[in-house]
Amino acid sequence: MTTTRLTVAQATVRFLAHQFVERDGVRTKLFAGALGIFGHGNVAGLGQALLQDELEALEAGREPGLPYVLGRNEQAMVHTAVAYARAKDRLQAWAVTASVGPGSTNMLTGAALATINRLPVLLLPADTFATRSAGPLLQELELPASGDVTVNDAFRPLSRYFDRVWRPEQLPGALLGAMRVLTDPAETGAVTVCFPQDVQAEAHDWDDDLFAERTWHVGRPLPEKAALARAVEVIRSARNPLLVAGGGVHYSGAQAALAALAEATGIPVGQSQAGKGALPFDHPQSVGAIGSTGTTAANALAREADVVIGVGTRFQDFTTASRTAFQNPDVRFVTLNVASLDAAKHSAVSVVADAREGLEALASGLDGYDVGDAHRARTAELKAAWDATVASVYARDSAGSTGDLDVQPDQNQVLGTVNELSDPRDVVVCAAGSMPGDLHKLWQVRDAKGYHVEYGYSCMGYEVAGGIGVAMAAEDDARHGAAPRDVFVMVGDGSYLMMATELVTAVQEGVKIIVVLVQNHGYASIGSLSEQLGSQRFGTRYRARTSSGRLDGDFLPVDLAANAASLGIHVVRTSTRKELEAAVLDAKASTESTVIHVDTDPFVDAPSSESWWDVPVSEISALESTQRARGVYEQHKARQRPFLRPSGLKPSEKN
Ligand SMILES: Cc1ncc(C[n+]2csc(CCOP(=O)(O)OP(=O)(O)O)c2C)c(N)n1
Ligand SMILES: [Mg+2]
Repeated sequence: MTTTRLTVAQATVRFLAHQFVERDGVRTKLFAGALGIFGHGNVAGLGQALLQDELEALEAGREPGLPYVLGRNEQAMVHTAVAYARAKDRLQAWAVTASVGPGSTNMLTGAALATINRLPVLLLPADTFATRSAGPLLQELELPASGDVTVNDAFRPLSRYFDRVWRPEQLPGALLGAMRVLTDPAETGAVTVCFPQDVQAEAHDWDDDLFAERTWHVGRPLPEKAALARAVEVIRSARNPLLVAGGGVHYSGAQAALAALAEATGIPVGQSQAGKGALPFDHPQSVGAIGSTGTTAANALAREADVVIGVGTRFQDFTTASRTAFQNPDVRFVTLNVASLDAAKHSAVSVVADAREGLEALASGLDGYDVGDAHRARTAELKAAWDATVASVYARDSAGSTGDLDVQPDQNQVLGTVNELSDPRDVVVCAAGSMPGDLHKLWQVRDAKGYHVEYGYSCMGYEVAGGIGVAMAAEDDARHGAAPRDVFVMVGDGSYLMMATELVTAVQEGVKIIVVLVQNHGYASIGSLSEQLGSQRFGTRYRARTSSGRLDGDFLPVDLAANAASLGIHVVRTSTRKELEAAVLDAKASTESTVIHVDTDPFVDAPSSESWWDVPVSEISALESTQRARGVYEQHKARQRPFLRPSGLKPSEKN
């Protein structure tokens, strides 16, 4: 056995640089690089190792093994990493390194987001000394009842794999454990390996096999025959089935298999936020978004469906309209998912398998099955009605603009302008506020990768940082011969104020993003929700406090355009629809990033989904507005379904 003497941090960097993934015969380096912010805990250990990697690469005239990117906020760096992984169908990822204490715990929100969205990221939080020689350290948590708990233990419930390298000898096991989970489609999410800062700097003789190239095969688990047969039997009995496509369709690259199944059978396809784009918007079987922020087409079909086929979806409450979307009393579920957690939901006949393999197997099992002319016609009619609704709020026709262009746009028109002036391959990025729901309903996706809304965690602040991750992934694809894509980041003023910091990182890296910053002076989304729930938009407007003691004064004199410009980015202020159109076209033509500032009216909503979202209203209240809202809430609540009946049973067999 030959060995090499390196520090734990140097060994970690060298190991990570030699990990590859392979799927369908295509092999890629797993780690695009390391994002980081240094402080005590990682500046010396991992910082030194990354510097050495960069300098050795420069000298040898090659790329660093683990290229380093300096971010501005640890949470944001995790968002960038996760967005990149999503844009790469989970076949590439980033490591993120943070200093001990607050630098590390800043990553907790990102960890939750990654795990909930089933997206891989390797978190390397620094930890306090293994030797405890200088304890308590600056930024160390001291618990009177426990000597070995550190702030990083907070990552445990948020991570799909958690480890801490107290001793150098533990490193190989920790790294291999991390890799297994990162590359497993059913297990992946945030993976956390904590590095005590003294251990990072400690030298050890490593078996050279640790640094050999390793290729992790990303599997496509096949459906079990009997499970497939059960699923086929239930679907064959369906008269008006509906398929719900989730993010798993994208990650598996199953779009063509989905289109083939939908075309052969006529089964209409609704899409969750992560699943949007699984079919292009104009595909005859695509009925667009489903659930609380769905289209009236998908939601009408959902209400009537006798069999619901979930593919690669978590069936989150927005997708099921808090379990009110499916109203047929005899509805049965068939779910196809690589993760048994998701496959088992709603008492489904479940098929645990890769989405592409599962869809292909279902298609051959369903040979000859067709939903019939009536269901095909109903799908087409509902779809055409929704398309007309979108056209009316986008307020443009195929010949160009309609309506007055010299007025301030409403939010629907902002989305319409960007949708119609962007190229089919461009990507729209969003996460929180009123825009994700509006985008889900309205946005006409023309490319499988054209829609990137983070709605597992719907985290304010994801937008700019996530947009950078998507843009870096698109740039990497372009370096490998793909056509370029522009990335449109749609961000509200509230989300912008929470985390606009990474605009600096975009400038630093020369990564091009187009940020459409929608200023409506507060939380339009939560304001409208608050009003529906009888809470009168309380505390959702960015207004000055007045002598009444309330936040009911003038708009605050914030200038977010000036704020963005101060970060070194090109900014365009727009106040009319015409100016917005010109700004979008200019930003597309430019090679640099642009922030387009646009004012809108928070009271103009998107068209209704004819759906619901369960947010409980006070059962008793001194306010008349709340009492009224409670009455409406109870009516909706009565329609909520537990989906407890085993799906394998036919209605006639129900007990
Ligand atoms: C980190 C975080 N905090 C709070 C929320 C709850 N929340 C969802 S949307 C929203 C307001 C967003 O405001 P803005 O970005 O201006 O978008 P708008 O609602 O005006 O469209 C809030 C507070 C959240 N999703 N994420
Ligand atoms: Mg706002």
